[in-house]
Amino acid sequence: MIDEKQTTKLSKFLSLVLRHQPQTIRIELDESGWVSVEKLITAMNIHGHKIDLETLQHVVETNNKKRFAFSDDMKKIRANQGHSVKVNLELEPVEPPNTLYHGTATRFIEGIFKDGLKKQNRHNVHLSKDLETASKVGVRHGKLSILEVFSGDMHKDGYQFFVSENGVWLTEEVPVKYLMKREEI
Ligand code: HQG
Repeated sequence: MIDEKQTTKLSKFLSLVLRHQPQTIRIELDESGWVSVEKLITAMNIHGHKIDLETLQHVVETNNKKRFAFSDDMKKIRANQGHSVKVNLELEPVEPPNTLYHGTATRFIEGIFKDGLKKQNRHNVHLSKDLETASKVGVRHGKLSILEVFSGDMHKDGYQFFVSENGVWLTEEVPVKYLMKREEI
């Protein structure tokens, strides 16, 4: 079985091809983001990323954020969220908790309080249900700031929310009036 370092490397490569650049290994995602497991394995091996079915299952199962999912029949695989390529994840709108959190870099705060939270390159704005997760997302970008999102109010005002299979909350945008910066992290 492969070690943790190799698992992380393969997981990062899977994020690249299943979320952003499938063309890197000449695969195509279907409109819901799925690709055949067999095609993925073949394409990865052709392009020098050695992997077999057992290893792929290991990467999916051990992924700390459950970033990937197999279809029920195990024939297809996709990323659960985080895409920049156009996909329809076919999620049903759901009622969010009253408050959700967004971790970001302090240097983005000014822009966010000018334009609201925007989805940037991704498909949706990504929100977290707890502070710990939001912190991890935020520090990736620099000095951490955490925003509270009044998701309950947004929902009452007609904004739609979705939750990905791995528990990430998604919405189209968050206007400034539903945002508050937390003074304590
Ligand atoms: C910021 C990871 C200035 C926004 C995470 C964020 C997540 C603005 C950055 C998922 C802005 C975009 C997504 C505005 C938004 N002005 N900055 N008006 N509006 N921003 O990486 O939410 O680990 O696309 O605050 O865990 O950080 O890869 O989004 O800092 O779930 O599985 O623009 O990706 O998942 O950054 O992360 P990103 P994110 P994985």
